Amino acid sequence: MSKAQPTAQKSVVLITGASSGFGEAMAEKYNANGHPLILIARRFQKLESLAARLNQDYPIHIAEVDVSNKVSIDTFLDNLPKKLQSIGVLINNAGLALGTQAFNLANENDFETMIQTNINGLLYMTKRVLPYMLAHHKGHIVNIGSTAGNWPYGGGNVYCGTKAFVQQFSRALRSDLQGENIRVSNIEPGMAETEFSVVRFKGDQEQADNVYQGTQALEAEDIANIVYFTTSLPQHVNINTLEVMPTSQSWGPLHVVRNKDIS
Ligand code: NDP
Ligand code: 8X3
Repeated sequence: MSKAQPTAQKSVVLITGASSGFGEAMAEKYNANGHPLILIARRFQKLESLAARLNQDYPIHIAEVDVSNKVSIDTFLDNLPKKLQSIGVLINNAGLALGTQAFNLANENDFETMIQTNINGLLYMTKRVLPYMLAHHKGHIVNIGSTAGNWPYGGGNVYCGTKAFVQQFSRALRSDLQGENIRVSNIEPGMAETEFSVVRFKGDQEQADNVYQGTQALEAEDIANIVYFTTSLPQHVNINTLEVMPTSQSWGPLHVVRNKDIS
């Protein structure tokens, strides 16, 4: 008769942007599967109510962190409970789009916030968490990119650029980590109904609702399931890039201007 196998220790999972949308759904998914969790975002109250809903049998640490601010990240990491310091999975999910105007009309502060969060925030987090993984020669960094990093659209300009950065950075990081047994994956969702559009339209709920009206967008749980699948594969399997759209979404034609004098 074979002996009962001891339950494998579940990796500590650090999720950025856990206060809503994909991050919140991922927190629920990993908690339901027994993972110790570190959940960060700027809206601490949202994290508190999320943590209260989760299964308390598994460790949950929440912290108010602005990923665009190095001091905020360093303070958080300095105060991380010892038992959660061996981070096994980092999910760089915190991010946002602001505005849909053409680049010449768009707001410079918005550019800076997107770059500071989607690019620099992801870099700061990764740089600081990697030493924990390198020490154990094991880990998985999951970046949340976007179809916007592959397929440009009018009004996407800087947001598209930040997600294209995430894609190529993820690949280059894999090369840097060659031989370290650390996985890097870039998950690229298309249209998904979260707080994303309310943020993009700066609180205008009607405009946000119009984005999803009359169609079936991806749901946060879909992305949580895909990310969980990606990190649950055996250690020797690395999903480099996974692009996913709702069935209702596909590519448009390239635009051609006709009958307009542009000389
Ligand atoms: P939400 O707006 O619901 O979630 C965004 C999360 O990011 C929130 O928890 C927010 O928390 C957090 N966040 C934003 N800025 C910061 C910051 N400076 N520091 C810490 N946390 C921050 O949108 P989604 O869940 O949809 O977005 C998650 C990721 O998915 C983003 O990177 C987005 O670009 C990407 N994405 C979204 C798609 C969509 O259609 N929804 C499609 C493809 C990619 P708080 O405000 O509390 O700080
Ligand atoms: C979010 C998807 O198409 O709104 O990254 O840019 S899209």
